[in-house]
Amino acid sequence: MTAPQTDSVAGIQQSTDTDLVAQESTDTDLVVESGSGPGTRSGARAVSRAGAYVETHAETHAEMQAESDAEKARHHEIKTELTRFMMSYKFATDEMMTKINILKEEFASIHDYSPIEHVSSRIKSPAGILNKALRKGCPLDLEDIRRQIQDIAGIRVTCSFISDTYRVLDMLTSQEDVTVLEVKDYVAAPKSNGYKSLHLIVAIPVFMSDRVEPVTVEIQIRTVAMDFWASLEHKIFYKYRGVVPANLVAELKEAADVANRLDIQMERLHNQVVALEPTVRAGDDLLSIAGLTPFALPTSLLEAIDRGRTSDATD
Ligand code: 0O2
Repeated sequence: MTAPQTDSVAGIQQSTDTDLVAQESTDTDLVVESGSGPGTRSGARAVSRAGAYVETHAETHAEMQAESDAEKARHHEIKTELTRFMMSYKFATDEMMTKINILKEEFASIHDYSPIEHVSSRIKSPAGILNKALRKGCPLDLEDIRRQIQDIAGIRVTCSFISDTYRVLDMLTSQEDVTVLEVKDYVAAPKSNGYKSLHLIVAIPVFMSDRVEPVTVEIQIRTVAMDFWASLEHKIFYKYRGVVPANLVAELKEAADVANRLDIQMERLHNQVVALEPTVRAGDDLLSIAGLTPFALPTSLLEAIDRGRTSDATD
């Protein structure tokens, strides 16, 4: 009795992995497919060769599976580490935003005016971090990235007047838990394109469940006029992919000078108005705290505190 052993084996060898997995489950199926019965010698040889083949493939398949499981586990671990890394910047941003908002509200409540007009924040995306790391030649290691890329957490503070930018800088840098790493004064020394801003890199401690981590935050402080200019310049810079035509560069520089003159003139006007303000104002019988309904302020309370102070001073 002749049996087409060679064909049957060749047939198996050409089958796909999926077929093999199916074939692996029952040898009988294989033999039936080959057209020879399991009781024949040639059929038995085919079964044995096919069996060995299936076994080898099963081992390879298991090895590949184990490798891919290990890779998935490694990726999961890295993702957890990256999440912790990014979270620390989010917490640092939240802390700095709270500090800045406290200053803003305190000023608004006490002086009817705040040097801080607007605050915004952003966290660089992982893709943005990767691009910057590659641009700077920074090793792709989280500790190196932490050390070398200092604007992963970024806050922008806009102020009405130039003097306010320095006031905000002083108020932030004098806080005990804020470590100043770098200050760049592009207001006193603008960039050649006309860019003006105060840049501050600070580290603040972030209290996690198992550790305290100093995290860096970049804070840009500028006037509304400087901010208006910078956002337009940024758009133009990206539109031309960094190669801005000379006429636009010149116009931007001119616009920066105009913005600077506007800043100076507005501050002068503001100071004149402040000098004219009466010392006693309507609403002085109310105690106003931003975000709360104003409290009535009894004259008797003011007088009692005043009496207390006077007697303290004469004691
Ligand atoms: P993005 O997308 O705003 O974050 P660094 O690259 O930060 O390590 P560098 O460039 O010396 O070092 O820092 P610098 O001068 O303090 O500038 C940091 C950021 O200030 C920039 O971030 C910009 O946001 C802004 N900036 C600086 N110069 C200009 C300018 O000429 N025009 C405008 N519109 N913005 C400016 P990135 O990382 O460049 O970009």
